Amino acid sequence: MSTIYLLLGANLGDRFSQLSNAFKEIEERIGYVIKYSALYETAAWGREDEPSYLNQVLCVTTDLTPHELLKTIHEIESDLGRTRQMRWESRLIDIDILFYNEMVLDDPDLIIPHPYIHKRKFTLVPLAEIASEYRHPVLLKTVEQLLAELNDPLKVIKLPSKRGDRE
Ligand code: PH2
Ligand code: MG
Ligand code: MG
Repeated sequence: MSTIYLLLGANLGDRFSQLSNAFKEIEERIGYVIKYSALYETAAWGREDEPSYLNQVLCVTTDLTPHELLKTIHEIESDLGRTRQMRWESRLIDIDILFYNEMVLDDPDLIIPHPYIHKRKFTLVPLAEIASEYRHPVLLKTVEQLLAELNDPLKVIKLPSKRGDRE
């Protein structure tokens, strides 16, 4: 059984439904969600003329290997209607693997930890909410330290949790 951290993002369509549908599919096809952050409204990073995103980080236990996990994520993304695949382009749903245990992997199709974790406030802020003490296996710093050192001016706003959210 492995512990993984996933980043969910959506900036098109009904972003709230997209994230909640992704959450459900992850529990059905990947594994139990042990922890999850609040939802964050975040300014688009990389292509700043794009609409803003909703982002959320989940901690999940899974029996899938990293490549099985990647394949399952691609299936969920495509079942939830994602089509275009250009870099940093707007999307209905994006599910990124941040960490997989303490694994370090550098394959042509899959890099773990995610190479941009330490560069983007929209990732580090929700991650710090549920895993501030987690140590990055390559940079050897905790999420809290990475966030303190980060200089990313883009807005990241925590949304209040709604009634009906899972406790
Ligand atoms: N994802 C991207 C590119 N830019 N910006 C924000 N705020 N949130 C994202 O999830 C995001 C992004 C590529 O996947
Ligand atoms: Mg992404
Ligand atoms: Mg992705």
